[in-house]
Amino acid sequence: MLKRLACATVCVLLGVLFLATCGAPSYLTHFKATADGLTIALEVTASPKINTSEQFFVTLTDAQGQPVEGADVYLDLTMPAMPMGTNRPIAEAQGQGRYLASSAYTMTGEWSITVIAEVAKVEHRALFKLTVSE
Ligand SMILES: [Cu+2]
Repeated sequence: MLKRLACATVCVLLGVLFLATCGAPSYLTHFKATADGLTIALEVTASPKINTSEQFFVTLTDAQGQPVEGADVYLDLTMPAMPMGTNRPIAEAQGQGRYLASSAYTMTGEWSITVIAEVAKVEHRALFKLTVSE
């Protein structure tokens, strides 16, 4: 238990590269954008595969860097090149300003991931791009 805790601490301190060493999933891509004073960070698998359940970790922080709780968060996954149908997973609150959604990419190529976060009735949007291979 202690050893695991120590490992987790090392991961946090030294960065995501070490997550692989600890046997945790490697969320290697960290996106960050500020939309109207709200910072939206997104962590996703760096090299996702198609038709595989993927997790999307969203972290919301305010202008003072404090976690934002109680937001309504969902994602909108689209492909810039073509209509792909609706793919809008809702994120569940995990505490400490973290929200978790899961979905799958249904095709290879470039995807747009829009994170929509509604805080105190104000909608914030951040757009990120990711290429999915087979
Ligand atoms: Cu497509």
